[in-house]
Amino acid sequence: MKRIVILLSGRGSNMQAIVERCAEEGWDARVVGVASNRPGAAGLAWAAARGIATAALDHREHASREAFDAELARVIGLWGPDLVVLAGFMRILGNDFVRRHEGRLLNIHPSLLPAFSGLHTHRRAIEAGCKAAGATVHFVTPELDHGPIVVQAVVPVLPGDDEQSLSDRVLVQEHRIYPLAVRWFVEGRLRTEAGVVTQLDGAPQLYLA
Ligand code: NHR
Ligand code: GAR
Repeated sequence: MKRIVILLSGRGSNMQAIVERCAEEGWDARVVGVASNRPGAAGLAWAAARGIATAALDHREHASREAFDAELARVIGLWGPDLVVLAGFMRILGNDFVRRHEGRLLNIHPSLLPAFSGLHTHRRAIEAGCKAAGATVHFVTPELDHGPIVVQAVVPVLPGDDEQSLSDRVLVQEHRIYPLAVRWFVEGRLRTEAGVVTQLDGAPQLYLA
């Protein structure tokens, strides 16, 4: 039974998608804990209501990024995770945290990486006149949004789109590809070689809306 820990900062819809697909599809895995840097995150309340252990660590109450990271690593370490999943987690993690969890740390980023790493991806894609947008699940490395790509989903950018309409369209795809990627990890179906991730069954690693 693989132990999954989820880190989030807000709503938690990606966490919900993972928890629900894990139960529906009977993965040999369990979400054992959910932690947030924002004590008021809606995702924490949802997890607690489902009987999942939660932890709230306000990053503003820590003296430095390193101190926050160390406390986060300590707290989630108590849950003994095999996999740590960033799902709308909004704090950049330092080298020590990433190295400690490397190879078992996933993120979903709301753009077609390597385009638009960082924040405000949908607004930037619209302003750049992109005709496609999407989401990327990747392994986390110390360099922000640059780790090996597990799976991507592409959606059209339509005339008249604003940040909200585009992010709604992308989110539907996030809920499709993130549970898939987590399931592949749990089942040992991913290999990374020279920074490139292969799905060992040959399952598509690109989804088109
Ligand atoms: N940490 C590392 N080392 N590498 C990655 O790839 C990471 C990461 C931590 C989070 C998620 C990421 C995203 O998918 C993620 C990937 C936060 C910021 C950010 O600028 C950027 C990217 C991501 C998450 N955060 C500000 C900070 O100062 C705070 C912003 C806020 O609180 O609203 O940490 O996009
Ligand atoms: C998702 O769109 C996720 O891709 C994005 O935030 C949203 C969280 O939604 N992540 C980032 O922007 C990371 N910087 P959720 O809380 O409902 O899963």
